[in-house]
Amino acid sequence: MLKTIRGTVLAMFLGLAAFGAASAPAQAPATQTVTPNPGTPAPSAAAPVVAAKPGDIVHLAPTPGIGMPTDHIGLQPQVTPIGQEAEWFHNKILNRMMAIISAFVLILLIWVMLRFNARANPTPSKTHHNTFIEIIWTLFPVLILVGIAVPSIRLLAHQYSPPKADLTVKAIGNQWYWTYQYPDNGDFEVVSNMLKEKGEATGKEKPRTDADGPRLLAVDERMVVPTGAVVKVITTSNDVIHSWAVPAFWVKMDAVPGRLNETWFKAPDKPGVYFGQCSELCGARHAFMPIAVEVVAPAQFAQWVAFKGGTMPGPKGAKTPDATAGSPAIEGKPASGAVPTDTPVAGTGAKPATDSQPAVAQN
Ligand SMILES: [Cu+2]
Repeated sequence: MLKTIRGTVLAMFLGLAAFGAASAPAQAPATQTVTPNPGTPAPSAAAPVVAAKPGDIVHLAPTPGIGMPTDHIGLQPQVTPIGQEAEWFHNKILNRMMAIISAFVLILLIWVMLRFNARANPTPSKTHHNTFIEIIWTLFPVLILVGIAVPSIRLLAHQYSPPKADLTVKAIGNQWYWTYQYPDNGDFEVVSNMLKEKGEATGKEKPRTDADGPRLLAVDERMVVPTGAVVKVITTSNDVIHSWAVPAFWVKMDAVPGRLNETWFKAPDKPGVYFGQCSELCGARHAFMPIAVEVVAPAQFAQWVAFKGGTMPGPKGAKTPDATAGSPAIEGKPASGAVPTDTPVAGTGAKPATDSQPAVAQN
């Protein structure tokens, strides 16, 4: 009797499992077919600017392995001075120290297990308290930490003492795309949406090509900056917390609604394209709001700015507006409400970031 009940239960269980296994593959494609058309479409992706007609802006194709994830273990190749300093600190100091300490502890453990197990050492020593060895094992880690602290604090100091900015860009996070405002250049704005793959782009949407960048990283409108420029990036958000991050620049800064955060990078001296992603979980399409920064020669930057309807600040060689100062760094926009210098950002967060606000240094 019991046997039959057990048999029936087992048969039911196996049957259910088989049903589950059979139905699972049938369901999987259904969920996959949803993904090509997910979420809310971001507002009007501007027309693609990849060399449509003569005189148009020609965008750079990225270099494989630079400014994007690689197959290697480790950091992306760093292209800014801060990034290179951090890369050196990580690879040459931290990793080596970690390997040495791990090996040392492992050797000690193996030695203790072999030498002092009950069989090898039947009458254990009753020794305790050895002042000399206690001083050693206190002092030695302290010296290691001090040794790490010196390059670590030096790196922090370099990160937090930016040189005078040549250009300010405001990166605004939105669910789920980025907008970039150029307050030094007539305050124009570009909307940056991820490019969809070939089979997924609908209507007038331009599908991604390899010239745009890798899958899930390529965007229709890149943030463009001139070579060698010190770029101040002010981050904020229109909805939830995002984070603007470009690994090859060693830059990551939260974009918080109702607040202006600030970071900076020195653009490489050679043109190139560098990719990043939103790095703060911000909702369903968090993984689909990549960041692409294109570094171009200053002449091409000016061309791009003009193409976008912006202006360059003053004639060549003229004093560029001091974007590092706490006052508004908005050129050619004098009467946007005569904002006092220390105006805090509207804390309510209703629509905090769409107006060009003073570049208030926050941290
Ligand atoms: Cu985000």
